[in-house]
Amino acid sequence: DFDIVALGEPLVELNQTHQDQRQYLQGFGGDTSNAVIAAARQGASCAYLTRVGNDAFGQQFLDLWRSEGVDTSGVQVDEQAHTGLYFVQHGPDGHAFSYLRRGSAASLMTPASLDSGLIERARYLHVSGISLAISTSACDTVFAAIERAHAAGAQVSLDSNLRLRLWPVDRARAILRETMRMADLFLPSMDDMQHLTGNDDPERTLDWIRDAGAAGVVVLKLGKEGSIIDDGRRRIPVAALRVDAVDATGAGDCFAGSLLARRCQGDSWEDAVRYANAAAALSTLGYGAVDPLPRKEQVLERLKSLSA
Ligand code: KDG
Repeated sequence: DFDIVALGEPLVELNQTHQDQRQYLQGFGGDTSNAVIAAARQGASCAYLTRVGNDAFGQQFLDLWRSEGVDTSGVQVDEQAHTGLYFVQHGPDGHAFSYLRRGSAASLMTPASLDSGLIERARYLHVSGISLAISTSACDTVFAAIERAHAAGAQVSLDSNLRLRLWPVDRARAILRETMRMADLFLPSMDDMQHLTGNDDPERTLDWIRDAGAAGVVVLKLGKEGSIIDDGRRRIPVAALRVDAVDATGAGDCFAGSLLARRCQGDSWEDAVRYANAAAALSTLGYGAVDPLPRKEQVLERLKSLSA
């Protein structure tokens, strides 16, 4: 059985680490793939559900997941469609993504892609706004996955991960509102919510989420300001760990994966969020979404040095 089964699209990453040179560092990305790898590095048992191309990049992903101990028995290989790709560029406002993903293998997922039976063996199903945005059949697949999870007694975790290059804001708001109602754990970022609701106040944002019908635990991510846990009864702020970030790509995914892993290991919400904040901060110290994801020992050491 699995602590976490995630569903979504992996993307090969080309990261422009030197602004003035035509040189890209190849890595791996895709929000939910990043999250399961982060969770596996914290000691969780994980599986990933997706579809990759029958190409070099698809094979690299299969090798990556296996080397990280992530179960790949639910990964389909598409003979025609390709594995997607994205570029990361860095500027004064942080990082920006551009994509080569339309028609990718993952975007061709359908509810039948879930027949491996893995969701039924999970404690948490983890999905995201990106899994919902890449195509209508992927969106249907996420809804079907949530139904399967709930029927089997698994909890559903949803990261907002709003990418406005993938869908219009009105559709994003409508679909995310429906999905957050079904989530046992909703992980929105303040930036995403600001685009969806037009307001930048964390308390009012949490009110909006509750008014929209979200009934589970909500953890609102405020970036450098840490996070706020809203468990339906109280709101608890948790401070972030301050670091000099090199590349924040994937930090939110590291947060999600680490939080779920620690919940499965018995942490309270507050302890799990404190841990996830530290893991996410450490994940920004190198380039790329996956390579700098910290391991459990590093996170624990960092937390210990803070409390010493
Ligand atoms: O959260 C980081 C991801 O956004 C990145 O790895 C690429 O999955 C990606 C996407 O669709 O933007």
